[in-house]
Amino acid sequence: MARLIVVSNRVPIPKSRGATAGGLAVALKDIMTPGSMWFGWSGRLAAEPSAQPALVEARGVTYATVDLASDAYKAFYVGFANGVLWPLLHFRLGLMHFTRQDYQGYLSVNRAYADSLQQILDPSDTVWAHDYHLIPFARMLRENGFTGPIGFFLHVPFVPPSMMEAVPVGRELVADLCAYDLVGFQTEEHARDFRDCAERMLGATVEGEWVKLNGRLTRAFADPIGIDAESFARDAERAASDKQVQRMAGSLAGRSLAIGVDRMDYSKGLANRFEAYSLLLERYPDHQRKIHLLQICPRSREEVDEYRKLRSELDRLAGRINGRFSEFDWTPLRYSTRASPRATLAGLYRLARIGLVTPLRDGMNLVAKEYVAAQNDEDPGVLVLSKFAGAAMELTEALIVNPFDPDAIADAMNEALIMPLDERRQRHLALKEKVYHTTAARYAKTFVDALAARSVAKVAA
Ligand code: GDG
Repeated sequence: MARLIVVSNRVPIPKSRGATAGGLAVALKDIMTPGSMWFGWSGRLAAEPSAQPALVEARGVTYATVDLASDAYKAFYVGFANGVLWPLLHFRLGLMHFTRQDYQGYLSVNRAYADSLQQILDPSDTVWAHDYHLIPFARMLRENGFTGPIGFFLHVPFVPPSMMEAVPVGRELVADLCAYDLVGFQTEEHARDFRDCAERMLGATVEGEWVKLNGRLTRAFADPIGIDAESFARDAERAASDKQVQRMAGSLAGRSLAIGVDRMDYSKGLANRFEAYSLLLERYPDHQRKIHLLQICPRSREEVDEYRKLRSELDRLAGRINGRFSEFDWTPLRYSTRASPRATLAGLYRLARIGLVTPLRDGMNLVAKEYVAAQNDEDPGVLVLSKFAGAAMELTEALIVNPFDPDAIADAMNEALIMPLDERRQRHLALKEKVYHTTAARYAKTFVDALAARSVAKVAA
């Protein structure tokens, strides 16, 4: 079988500093079999980018990493990837700060990745690149002469042509995606938006899932990501003995818990969520003293200005809610900007009567799926879910809300708090079936099979 090489900006080398057991490593664990390789950034900045990748082996998987030059990395990561692509793909054109210099930095890091991988690449390899950091990567590998199958999965949403046109290099980005053989999206809507961009901005021919540009065929399809539901559910059940979970349970003193877990990011709709909670306490005063909202939002991307601003805004809003509603023995909002261990999170989800997942825009949102998997079937909590999270396409039995409408979120929270047990169970059962069906393993296998089919089709052509 051809060797699979996964490429992502960060490489989750087992046991290395900063490596997390979550994220992509969990999603791809079943396909990272002995003999496969993971390639990307080492996490280190150097005066000169490393010419040769450093290789580490763990459980038969080779982790190949490169150091990057700090100037190029800044332009690539802070400037273009998170200063242009992230806001653009989350429909926040006003937060986009485009400079040609940053775009050049983005290209040069992709070029450095492609050149470095080239040195250890075999013509029979299959390459799977992940996320918006790596849009031009396939074109560059092709320019280096690689002809094997290359796939790409976009973890975040995509935008319609009217938005893509706002980026001065929008056409280049769409054309670069067409250098891949297979492009996966979280939802059919995102896949369609990409095909529309290729058609309208580049004059590509689109037939079903296929995009033809300059004689090359790319398949653009939806392959929703999932979690390892079984193991998450086990962790949640076991976490009843976790010290922090026990402390939390004890401190509730019979009150209901609502939980939100998000990287601190402006796409997650945290300010609106806080506003909604305040409205719940104001408009439904019966819930005062009977509920806590626990918001866990580990700080992220602090090198980007917008993220620092968001942090001070949330500090202010949290202070305002607690200042307004707190009593000697009740603090309505508990807010932590530190990351919690995964097992603790699982246990906290299970304690919570409401899972609040209200991003303004989100590729999928795995927290929604984790919350469902963690529930106790006998007495499950209620998921309040934004209609603009990819997860809402599948998890239709959640209470679906418009995250731009804090009143609607407050109403849904009230509905969740008063929902009869029968209805909670019915909704939960339907959600659970879906979360156990569209798992991480299924996501990865679907993609790799589709990529293999592309390579067979190319050989036959
Ligand atoms: C991108 C897309 C898409 C959060 N806080 C802690 C913690 N987490 C974990 C959650 C969850 C993960 O981080 C976050 O995943 P999301 O899917 O919610 O969001 P993004 O980070 O924005 O991810 C998104 C995803 O890629 C996958 O394709 O769904 O749409 O934006 O697993 O549990 N984990 C621990 N401590 C924390 O404090 N251990």
